[in-house]
Amino acid sequence: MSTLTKQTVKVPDLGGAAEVEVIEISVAVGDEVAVDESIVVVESDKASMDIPCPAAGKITAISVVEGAMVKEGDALLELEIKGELNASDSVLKEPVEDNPVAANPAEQQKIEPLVQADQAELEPSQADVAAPTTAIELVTVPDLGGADKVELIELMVGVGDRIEEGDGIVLMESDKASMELPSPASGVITALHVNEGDSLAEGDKVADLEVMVLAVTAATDTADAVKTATTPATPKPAPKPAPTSSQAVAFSSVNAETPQVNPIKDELQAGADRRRKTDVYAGPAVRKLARKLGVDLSRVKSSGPRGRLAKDDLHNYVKNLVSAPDTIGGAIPKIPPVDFSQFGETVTEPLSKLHKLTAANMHRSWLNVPHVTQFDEADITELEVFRQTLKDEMARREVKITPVSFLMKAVASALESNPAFNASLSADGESIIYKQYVHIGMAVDTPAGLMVPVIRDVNKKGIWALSEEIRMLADKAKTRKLKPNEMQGGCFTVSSLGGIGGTGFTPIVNTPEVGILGVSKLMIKPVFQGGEFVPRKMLPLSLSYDHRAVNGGDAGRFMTEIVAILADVRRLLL
Ligand code: CAO
Repeated sequence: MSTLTKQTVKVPDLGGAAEVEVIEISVAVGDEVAVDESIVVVESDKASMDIPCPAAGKITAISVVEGAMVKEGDALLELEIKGELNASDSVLKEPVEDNPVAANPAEQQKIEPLVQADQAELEPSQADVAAPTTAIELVTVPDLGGADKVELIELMVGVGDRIEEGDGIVLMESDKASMELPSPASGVITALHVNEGDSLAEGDKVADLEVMVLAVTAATDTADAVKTATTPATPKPAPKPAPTSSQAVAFSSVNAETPQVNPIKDELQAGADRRRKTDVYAGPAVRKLARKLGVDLSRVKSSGPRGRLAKDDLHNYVKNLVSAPDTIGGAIPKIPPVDFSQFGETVTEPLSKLHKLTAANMHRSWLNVPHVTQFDEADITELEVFRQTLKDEMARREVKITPVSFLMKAVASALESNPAFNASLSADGESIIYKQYVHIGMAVDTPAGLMVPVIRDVNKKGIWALSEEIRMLADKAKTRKLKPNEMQGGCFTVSSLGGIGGTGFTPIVNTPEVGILGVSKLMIKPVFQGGEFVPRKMLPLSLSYDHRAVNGGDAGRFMTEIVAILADVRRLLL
């Protein structure tokens, strides 16, 4: 009578890695899994590994989440196994590394039991498993089903690759069909005897495969019962095709007119209704590349036999995405060219270098930065009164003070007390860099295009010095005399269209800065004060910011501070 055994599947020996990250959980609760089927994929800083299921059964619980760090012995999931365990099921399956650093037989000796079954459920003889050893198995070209010669068109593995039984080793093609040579056992490729383009005949050497050999020592002391690790002591419930080197390889007709008996395809077909990541037919190298590129393999179409995904399929998928046509959800649709001359007379002029550079910067920022724009109005009535009192002095000093000078000071002060705005995200998005200096860029409208000279240490300068510098840099920009270093190092940008007009606009963040203040033309507006409407000079402000670096609360505080300073510039003294 068959019994149900609950077992905890644990993280096996990680071959030296103290901790690894769970990057993929390939199964779900309720899934029926076959022995050796990948259940979890983990990644250390050196390699990624598939953890195979040690026994066939049903997943009843999952103890980890993607992204979790785990170490040897940590519980991964609960497995309900029908019937009784056999010796091989009680052995920890070594994780299958996509890119093992070295196939170290000594390491293989460290294999520990992965499945911790309730001891009461185990027969005493089933717990006795001796240390494994390894043997080299030569993989040769099998019976070619009538073809004399075939061409090797793809080497699917490299020396050092750890592969599973049934994984493709090479892809061969005759003039009628393509065929894959599946690995007869799980193991490590220690040598390859062929190259792509080789012409191969039956019996030719293909690869050396190092397989694990287990000496199973039952309680009855039948020490001579030596089995390979891939050969279970009792038949497994869902065996994978395990052709030996003398068996015919599975052929897939190029024109696919004749349906072929193909165990791998059948297995995939059977699982097609269970939409899981394991439905994808791909080797460890392709899976690793997919993870690197962030590609969901279930979306990639195979061009190879039996739906097996090759690296080229992945590259083509990414290439198509990047150069996608004008489809929703694809890459950015291109604006189709238009012959405007059909509608009237036109003049075509080449874009200046500056214009092209500005366009590229704007586009990059627009695409990369999640922009939010916040609006407010500053009451600058008193500021304007104060500015008027300076008219004579301005004439005497020959320095013009406009609202822009006060804006610069207000922004510098707000940057000092709101560091979130005086920062940049690192290019890799892993950190944020807070600047301990306050350099502010000033957008200048010039005949050649937009230029942004940078005023250094605005927080340390007085209004007169600042006004002089604003004028000097604006003149230099307009006469194209700015030096490169005068346009570098900005922490934040002020873009004032106040002298031109408009009630408001949404400026684009000048990356890698995280904020930009747009200033529009002041308007006299009725403001309710002391029980009546009074005319006040209101300055429209629009603050755009990079919502990856700055949150709404930061922006609200930053803007409120600027508005408060502009309403009463004595605050700059505080
Ligand atoms: N509301 C009303 N009037 C304003 C004002 C405002 N917000 N800001 C400035 N003014 C007034 C000034 O006081 C000045 O008036 P007076 O001549 O009577 O004193 C007049 O507008 C013109 O000022 P200005 O433009 O010469 O000087 P500025 O200090 O205001 O600005 C600069 C300097 C360099 C910012 C400006 O010349 C400029 O180039 N602005 C355009 C910026 C731009 O293109 N931004 C868009 C970038 S994205 O494409």
